[in-house]
Amino acid sequence: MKRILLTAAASLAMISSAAAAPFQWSAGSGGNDHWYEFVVLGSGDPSLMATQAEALAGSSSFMGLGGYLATITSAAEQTFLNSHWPGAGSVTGQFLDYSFFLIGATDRNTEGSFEWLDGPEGGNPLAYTNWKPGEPNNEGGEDYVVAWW
Ligand SMILES: [Ca+2]
Ligand SMILES: [Ca+2]
Repeated sequence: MKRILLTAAASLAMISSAAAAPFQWSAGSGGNDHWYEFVVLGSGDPSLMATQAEALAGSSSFMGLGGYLATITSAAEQTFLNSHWPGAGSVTGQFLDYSFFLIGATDRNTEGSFEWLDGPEGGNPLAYTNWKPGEPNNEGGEDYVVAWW
C-alpha cells in the first residue's frame, strides 16, 4: 500500500469523503495493485509537516497493509495519481496550497541527491524524475518533494 499525504492549508472541506478514500491502481488497468490515499494535513512549516506526514504514513494501515509516503516511479503512475487528485483545477500556485501533494522523496541525507524515503524503493535514488524546470533548487533549504498535478 502506498499513501500520499497532501499538504494543504484550510482546504479540508474541499475533499469529499469519497475523494479521500483509498483507491487502487489495479494490475488489470496496467498498475501495480498498490493502494493510495490523499490525506490532508494542516498548515505549518513545510519541513516539519513532511516529517509529520512520514510518521503518519508509517503508522497507517489499510486492509492489513502498512503505509508509507508514496513513491512515483513512472510517468504512468504519475498520470494515474494526477487523475485522482481531488485538488485538480484548484491551482493558485502557492506552496502548501491544495495544488500540491507531498511524496516520499528527500535529499535530507545528502544535499542534491534525492532518494525515496520508504517503501520498496526506500533508500534508492530516484530513477524516474519529472522535475519542474528550475527544480530541484534547495530554495530556502528544501529537503522534501511535492508533486504538482
Ligand atoms: Ca524548490
Ligand atoms: Ca535540499
